Amino acid sequence: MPEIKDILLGNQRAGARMIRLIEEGSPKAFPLLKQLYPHSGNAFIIGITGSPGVGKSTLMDALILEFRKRDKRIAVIAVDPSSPFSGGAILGDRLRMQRHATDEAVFIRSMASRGQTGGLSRATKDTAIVLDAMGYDIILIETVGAGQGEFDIASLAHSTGIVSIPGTGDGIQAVKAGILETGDVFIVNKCDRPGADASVHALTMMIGMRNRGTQLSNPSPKWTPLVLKTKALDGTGVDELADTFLSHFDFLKKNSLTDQTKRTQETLYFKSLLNDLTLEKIRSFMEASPKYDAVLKKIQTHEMDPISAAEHVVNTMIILK
Ligand SMILES: Nc1nc2c(ncn2[C@@H]2O[C@H](COP(=O)(O)OP(=O)(O)OP(=O)(O)O)[C@@H](O)[C@H]2O)c(=O)[nH]1
Ligand SMILES: [Mg+2]
Repeated sequence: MPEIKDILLGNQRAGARMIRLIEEGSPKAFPLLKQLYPHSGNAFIIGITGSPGVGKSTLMDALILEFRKRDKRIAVIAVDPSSPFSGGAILGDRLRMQRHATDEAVFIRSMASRGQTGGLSRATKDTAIVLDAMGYDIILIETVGAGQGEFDIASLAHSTGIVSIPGTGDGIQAVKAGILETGDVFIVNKCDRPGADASVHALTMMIGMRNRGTQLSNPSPKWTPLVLKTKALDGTGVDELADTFLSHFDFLKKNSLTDQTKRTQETLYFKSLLNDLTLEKIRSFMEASPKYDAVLKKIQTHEMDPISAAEHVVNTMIILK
């Protein structure tokens, strides 16, 4: 069992053990998380999202270097890009960021942690709480695309960087996917390829239009998203990207927007916990009933189809008024 005091001291072994409990869904995680929670809320959480292969991991690797130059302690969560079975991708991320492995101020975790609806699962949020309590200044989270779940990256992060590459009509796709609203920094990576300036131009135009629309309806100070070009492979433009993220964080703090984010996040976290705990409680109540066993037998002997069986259990055991 990891010791709270070790986690709070930033001990990476203790942190890793705690995160493993979270990933396993262990009941031991909750009491520890409760103690860690009051020590969280200081880290700057950055989400890096974009289609598969646009260079998110390479970019994060370069960002780690830039943030280290600025003396920041960094934690990275790479959320398994495609499926829980793609061990290759996880290994790839580990290897790519290997050069930071011996740096005590850098902590990298890969997790298979996407929820059923494509959003992040609660485990990602729980892990962010642990890393925050461990004292990391910045938490970088890599995910593919934008999901529909409770913990969409934009609702977990303070700042969301959307990565695209030249010549893929990403601007239009961004509008379609509705991610234009959630981006704080737009990154056109692989700018060594042709068409980078055209992509920057298209994105800048679209952001301009988006902002004119929201400025009228919302008078509170508004961050104007920036579009930056990078070549993650050799770190070109990543210096400016790191500064942009940090100035966005300053902007949020100056305008008390971090408090607002925190309130929204706490509500979402609470609701997601409520969902999970309610489901758990009802299910264990149902499973303890002899009626459940009887129905289960009928499914196994093909006397009843699973759909009717599930409906029957729910309808006869939950009495809603
Ligand atoms: N030409 C060029 N290639 C790049 C650049 N950045 C990354 N790449 C290459 O793009 C490929 C994908 O990079 P990753 O960093 O794995 O991309 P990713 O978005 O993390 O991919 P997934 O995690 O699978 O979604 C690798 O072969 C990188 O070497 C760049 O700036 N220019
Ligand atoms: Mg990746």
